[in-house]
Amino acid sequence: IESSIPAPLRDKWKKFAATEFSNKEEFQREVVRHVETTLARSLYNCDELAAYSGAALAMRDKLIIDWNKTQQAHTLADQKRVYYLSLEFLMGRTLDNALLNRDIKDYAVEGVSELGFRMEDLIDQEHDAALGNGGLGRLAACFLDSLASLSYPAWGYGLRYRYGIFKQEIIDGYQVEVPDYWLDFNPWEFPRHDITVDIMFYGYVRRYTEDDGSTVNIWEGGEVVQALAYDVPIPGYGTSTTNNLRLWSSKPSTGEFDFQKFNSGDYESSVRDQQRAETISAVLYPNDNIDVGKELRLKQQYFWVAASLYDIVRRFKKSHRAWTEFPHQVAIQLNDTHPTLAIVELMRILVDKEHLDWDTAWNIVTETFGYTNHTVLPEALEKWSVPLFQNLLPRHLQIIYDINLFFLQSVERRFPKDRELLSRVSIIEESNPQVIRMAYLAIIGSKKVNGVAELHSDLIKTTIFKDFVKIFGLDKFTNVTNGVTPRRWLHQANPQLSALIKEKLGSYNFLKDLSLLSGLEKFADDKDFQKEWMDIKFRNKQRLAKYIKDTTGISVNPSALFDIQVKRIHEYKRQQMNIFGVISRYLSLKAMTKEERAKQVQRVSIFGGKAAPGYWMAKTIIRLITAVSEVVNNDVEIGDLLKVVFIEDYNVSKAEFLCPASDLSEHISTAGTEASGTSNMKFVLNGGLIIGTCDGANIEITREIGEERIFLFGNLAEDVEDLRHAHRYGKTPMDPALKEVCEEIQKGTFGEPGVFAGLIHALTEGGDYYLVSDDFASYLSTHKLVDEAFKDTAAWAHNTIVAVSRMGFFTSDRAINEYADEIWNIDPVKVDN
Ligand code: OAK
Repeated sequence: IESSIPAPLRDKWKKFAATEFSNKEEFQREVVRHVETTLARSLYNCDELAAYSGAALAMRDKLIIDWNKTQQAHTLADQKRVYYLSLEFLMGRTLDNALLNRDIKDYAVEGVSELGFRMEDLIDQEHDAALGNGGLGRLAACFLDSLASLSYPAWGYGLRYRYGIFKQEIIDGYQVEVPDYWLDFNPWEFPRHDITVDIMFYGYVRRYTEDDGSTVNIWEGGEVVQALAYDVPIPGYGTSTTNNLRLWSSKPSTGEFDFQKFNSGDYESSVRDQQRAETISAVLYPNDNIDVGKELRLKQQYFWVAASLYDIVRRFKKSHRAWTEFPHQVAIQLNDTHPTLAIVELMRILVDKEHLDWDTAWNIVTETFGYTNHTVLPEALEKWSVPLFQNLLPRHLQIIYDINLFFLQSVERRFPKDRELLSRVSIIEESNPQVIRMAYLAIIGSKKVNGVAELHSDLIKTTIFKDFVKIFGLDKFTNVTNGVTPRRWLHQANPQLSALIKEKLGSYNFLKDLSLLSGLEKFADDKDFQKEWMDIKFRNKQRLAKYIKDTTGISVNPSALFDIQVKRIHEYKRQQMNIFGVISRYLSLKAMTKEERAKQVQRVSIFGGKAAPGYWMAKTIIRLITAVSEVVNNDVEIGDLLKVVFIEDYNVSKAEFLCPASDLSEHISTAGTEASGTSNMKFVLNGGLIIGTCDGANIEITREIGEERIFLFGNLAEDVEDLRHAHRYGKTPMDPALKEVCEEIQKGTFGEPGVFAGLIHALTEGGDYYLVSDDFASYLSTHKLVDEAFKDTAAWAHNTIVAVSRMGFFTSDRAINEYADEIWNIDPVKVDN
């Protein structure tokens, strides 16, 4: 308020207010202006990067005008907002998405073409914003797109890592990690030099008694780091709503102490302090579905959570409402347990700083937060060592102890004498050292807890969080099945398919209401439509074939069946089973006569994905894939019958051209291990079929599209425990086909067998924890069914059309509306044009 222009001068101001370009010429003028002034280049010195930059800056100006309008409208509406706290936002590229969401791509394409450039080439200059590992981070990005497209007043809060997920290079068949420095030129962010928050670590707690007898705890004496806000505009589709993603960057506090050091001549130490401060937001931890428990990671979490809460509370305080109104104005969603400290930090703010009594504060907190769980894998559940935590956040540990005490007392009252229950649900695990179970803290401090697909939400209620269902009742636990944004994953990734659908349905309304895809079903048997449909698939496969040729030198036939598995490499996702299956196919082909071979369906097996740098087994899987590809691709007897390709550095922009090019994609996790999966949805939406297990969202996809249109195989989640038990007692002989594969590897067909010993060992002495052997026969026979089905092109076309027409449920718009209604209790805010 203090910094606003005095009322009498506002008309003048408005007269000069920035305006948006709204046609081709205005766009071109802005592009050239940015190239010539912002970038200080000229028409004699404008390469594709400069032209991309000019176009991006022009687009950014447009977005920021809408951003300002949106923020003003939201302030004026004064409604409840949602804050999505996520350590990862896997955004990918922005230019193409922004052009499409604002529906100006057509004239922008023409505009740059008249200036001498091809839009595809400019789009290709952009560096992916890769601030995430995989599913959880990409889900956050889809959710931001839906929140803006549905005009919800929403903010994302995250960290502005200087290095996103590493770039993957494949050297001699092995993964090598290369740092991803992406901030050289990033036109999509705005540093807010006026928005900073001082964040403290370490120190001690001083306790004293006030005159009225109350006890006050003051956390002080620690080291201070400054959080600086960077804002990223998030444009909705078909609306001017442009929401904000605020990313925090760390830097040394401008406070006293480093300057003192500097002045007293201790220059080196002051530089060290500076670097230490900057280290906090320097790099994204490259682990997906695995907890490592490093101190710097805890620092990142607290830094980000404390800065975000300070910001949220500051915004709330501007409205001068009573604290008890807080949950009516603010919903905070915890994207997995990474931001769970927000529960503790809000308690600290309310109790220590705002002097609310504990119970009032706790009521506010538990009405504000929602917690989404994204995994049941035990190795991924976050636990912090108490000594480490105590040192870094001493006051927060006390608050956690108090939360735990009151919680356990209430459990004790309801379930007297159940000591076992108390120790099972305690936030503190009595191990050595003691650890804090973050998921339990998140459950206790939240109003709602949700899983991300039906099976997953059922599993958390009956396994890892079972005791909490007994304590809190079923109502606290709910399901919100994931979804993906059709803007990026259909319209942007597959413009031809999107245009064909528009032609049939009469408009692009399906991009806002994906259930309208159902209107396609009546064309499923239309021969002309089938042809256009399959022609688009073919062209997308040709484009991928060209990419494969250009980047790997491998020639693949675009008419072959393209079988794709792209996702993080993880034993539970079972890329090892896929490559064992490929080996088995290779062995069968080798054993065939020429005549038999000629009848086989040609296949291209495509893999892609990163292994966490310290995940040795995942790296071995990559090595086996590359080793098999070297042998198979160079076998003249095999030719086009089988090719194996590993796509280097799988990321969002590669997913955008891989999804439209698949005939079949693999989602083959051990049943009960993949919480949802979201690429399964993207592949089907792009006219591909799935081979998959009864796991995660595969089950709901099956229900929607019909079981005739999905290749399901393998054991069910309910049988996994018994099967593992049988392995432990040596009761499971290895599947014969798998045995043959193992023997072939051990013979040295794919190079030095010692390299792959770990993979074989996991199947044998290791007890085959992921049940590869148990599912192998059914996996292979299901692949045979795929081959048969693929031969019948008309039936295949029919099935993919019907499948797409029934995918409406899997839009992230539906997911976000469910969160808004059932968890956040928020309404949209209209933003005028
Ligand atoms: C990452 C780190 C810690 C815990 C979970 C993850 C994660 O990425 N989980 C994935 O979340 C996706 C979005 O909900 C799901 O679709 C994936 O199944 C799940 O593995």
